[in-house]
Amino acid sequence: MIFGEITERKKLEREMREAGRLPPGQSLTLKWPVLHVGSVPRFDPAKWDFQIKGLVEQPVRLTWDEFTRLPMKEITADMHCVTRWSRFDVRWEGVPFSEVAKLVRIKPEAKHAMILAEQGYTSNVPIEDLMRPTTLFALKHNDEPLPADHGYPLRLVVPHLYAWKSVKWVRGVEFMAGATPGFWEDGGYHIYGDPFKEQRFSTD
Ligand SMILES: Nc1nc2c(c(=O)[nH]1)N[C@H]1C(S)=C(S)[C@@H](COP(=O)(O)O)O[C@H]1N2
Ligand SMILES: [Mo]
Repeated sequence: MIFGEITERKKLEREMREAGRLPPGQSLTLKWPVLHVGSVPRFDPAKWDFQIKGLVEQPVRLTWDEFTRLPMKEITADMHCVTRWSRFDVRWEGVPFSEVAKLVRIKPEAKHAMILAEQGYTSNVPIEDLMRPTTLFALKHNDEPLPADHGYPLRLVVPHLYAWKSVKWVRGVEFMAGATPGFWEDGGYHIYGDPFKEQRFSTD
């Protein structure tokens, strides 16, 4: 039984490596590890809001009801954590970042954004990466609402960067000119975090 699972995992891992989908130094997991600092916040739809601020003509605040009426779509993507696990073919459904960006006029000097979450967790991402069609604010994972410890009610998904940038329990975005480091970037992780270039630490 256990041997069967190990063989299956190794087989899939080899397939992903051969397909060029397993970044260097990563191994495939069939589970969904839970990784975060702090505790799992409680969601109160009456108090929850989403702030769009920083280098925009006019800041915007959305209620939960307003956010859930934005256009949504589905993507299938891989997930790579800097602690060396990768998950494959994950289905997410949510609001593309580009739809959220349409709600404001971003000032021309803005090139980066800080993604803001509960309990002060943050991560910086270039606007160009956020505007990719695969970057979205997910409400669902494999057709179910996000589990509480995976970011319910809302998390960012940036599949092409290490998963510390896929901010759980997200509450807003702040546009900024330069790449101000977020929580882990400030703690020694790479400012950009491309898993295929193994950009784990600021020294990489
Ligand atoms: N708000 C918040 N989001 C977070 C984190 C965190 O500590 N707080 N950890 C990040 C890290 S390091 C990873 S690998 C992924 C893990 O997502 P998962 O727990 O759903 O697997 O969430 C990211 N998003
Ligand atoms: Mo991570």
